[in-house]
Amino acid sequence: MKPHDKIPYTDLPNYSDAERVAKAKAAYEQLKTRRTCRHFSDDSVPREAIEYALLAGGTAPNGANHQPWHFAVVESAEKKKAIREAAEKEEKAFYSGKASQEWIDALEPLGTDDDKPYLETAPYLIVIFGQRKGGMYPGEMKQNYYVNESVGIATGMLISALHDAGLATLTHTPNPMKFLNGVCDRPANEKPMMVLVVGKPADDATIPVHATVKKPLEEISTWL
Ligand code: IYR
Repeated sequence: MKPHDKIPYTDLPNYSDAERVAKAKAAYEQLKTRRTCRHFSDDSVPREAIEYALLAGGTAPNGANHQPWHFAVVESAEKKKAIREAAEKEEKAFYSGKASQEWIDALEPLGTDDDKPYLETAPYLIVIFGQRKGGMYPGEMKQNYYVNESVGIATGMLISALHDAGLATLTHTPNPMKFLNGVCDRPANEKPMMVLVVGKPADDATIPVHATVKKPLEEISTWL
């Protein structure tokens, strides 16, 4: 079999209309229980659960199937500490002058600040890189396409898979985040895009009510 050959696509179940509605509704009911969590327990999580979630993320649609992502999974206490220290330094600058007042006001109901203990507490930090160059096969240095879109979709699918496994996540975006290349030992042509904090929520974890307000269907969709 060569890459240009075609194989039948028969993987999708042939649900009835009622089953499709029920399935989509169940997916919504499941996904709407996902919350961005800012209080993590230091409980361990099986590495295999992370591995399968990464494989799920890696199935995302992407530009030319070059799969322009790399997931650096940080579990070492020293590396987590290094990430926390660098991120907090930048967040301090962000919260004490770099960010516009409008941005600070928008974050106020979330209660975020420059203190990021979860970067050390949570068992895993998945640092997500977009590869500007790469291609499909090891050693290639081809142009990659739609890197932001591809990595965004893969990250969404990764978050969904982790959520399905009953794991809490936090999408953390230190600004700027170039320091992550150094800590994670990744080449300069890779662009760090996000730190995904993964673990179990702390027993006393809370979420801001602000984050529970979701736009209704009429607002997020038009049907033409
Ligand atoms: N990166 C900062 C600020 C921040 C920005 C947005 I937009 C958020 O939705 C949440 C936080 C921080 O992590 O605190």
